[in-house]
Amino acid sequence: MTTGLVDASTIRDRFCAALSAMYRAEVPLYGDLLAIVAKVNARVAPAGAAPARVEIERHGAIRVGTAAELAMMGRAFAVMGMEPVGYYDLAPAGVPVHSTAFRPVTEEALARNPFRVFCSLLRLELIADPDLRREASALLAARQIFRPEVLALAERHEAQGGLDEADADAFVAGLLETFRWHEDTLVDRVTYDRLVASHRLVADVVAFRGPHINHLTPRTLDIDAAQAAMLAQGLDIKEVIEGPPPRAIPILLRQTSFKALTESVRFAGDEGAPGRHTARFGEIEQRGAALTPKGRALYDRLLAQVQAGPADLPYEQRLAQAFADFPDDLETLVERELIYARRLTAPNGTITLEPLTYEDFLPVSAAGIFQSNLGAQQHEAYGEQGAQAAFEAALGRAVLDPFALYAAMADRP
Ligand code: OOG
Ligand code: NI
Repeated sequence: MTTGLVDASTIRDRFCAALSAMYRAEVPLYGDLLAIVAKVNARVAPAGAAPARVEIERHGAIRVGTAAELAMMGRAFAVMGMEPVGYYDLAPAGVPVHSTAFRPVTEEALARNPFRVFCSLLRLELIADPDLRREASALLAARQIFRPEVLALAERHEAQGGLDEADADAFVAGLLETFRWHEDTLVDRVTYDRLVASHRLVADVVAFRGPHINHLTPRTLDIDAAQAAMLAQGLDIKEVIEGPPPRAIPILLRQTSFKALTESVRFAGDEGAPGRHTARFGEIEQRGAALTPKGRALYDRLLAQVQAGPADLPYEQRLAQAFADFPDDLETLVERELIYARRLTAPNGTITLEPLTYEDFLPVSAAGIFQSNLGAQQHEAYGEQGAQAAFEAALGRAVLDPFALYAAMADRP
């Protein structure tokens, strides 16, 4: 690397901090949530006992409208050492998008700041009404979600393999604008209502000047305690925690979210009363061990069992029953090749097993999160199949395979 260039992890770290500050000013609820999570984490893991990264660890979510927007987003994330990992098809859940997660992929970068962004691309072809589809497409084609300096600096980064201090700062400030909330919409009230009628998510993407950050999620070390603290404080959090049940050895991801906020919007050409938009929400998550393909297959099978199970039993009980079949001690999990782990040798020679943290998302949970925030009207499943090849063509590159990344970081069994 040329000297004088800022390391990609430093740019990512600065961007994540800037985004967090901006979102906190936009959505005060996010500040409350950070305070609760920090308190719970301090109680669960006294100073020094938790990985340093947990304090700053966040994931965000955005939704873009066109192939060009997705491709440019990929180039912007690359400046921050974030690569597209995995393909998520949300159509079966009745959400007209497909997605990837931009995140760091090396051990060192993950330890510095594992900031990840779940990035969804609207599938215009799933809008049934051809007139509305054409209008949406024209609106998206006419907007420019990136500042000119962001395009220029991404190009410079590609040409010289990095950015110097001044350029890195300009890049962070410029890219932040893409994630900012805009109260004024690109469309009038009638068009907004038609977009909402086709799908709330279509309106959230097409009606606005940019892909405002939808939520920014801190990591808690005990989601049950954090959820209880939030309920005790009277916060409007969802009852159900998505993902696996509580366990001695946590696996994958457990998440819960708030109902969507109602935000005021000003429709184009409308001097009257402001309108209302609901899309953004609060969310917290707890991360556990990354599962191998074998572990993931077992997880998927048990979760399907829960969903098909007797509806007269409470959900938590069905979940706990089904997951009794998922081993819950470290040795068995590693021995049966259900999780990825590393062997650490202490200075005194003792060897301990350390599970690799799951760095990705869960399509079933993502669908649950999307749906719980789309309000009462839920859309039925789209018949369409996933379209990974089309997604990758839009992005301009293939997404990385998460299992291959974990396997490369884990010890061979
Ligand atoms: C993304 C939903 C997925 C998660 O945590 O699973 C997600 C979105 O709402 O755009 O963020
Ligand atoms: Ni999320």
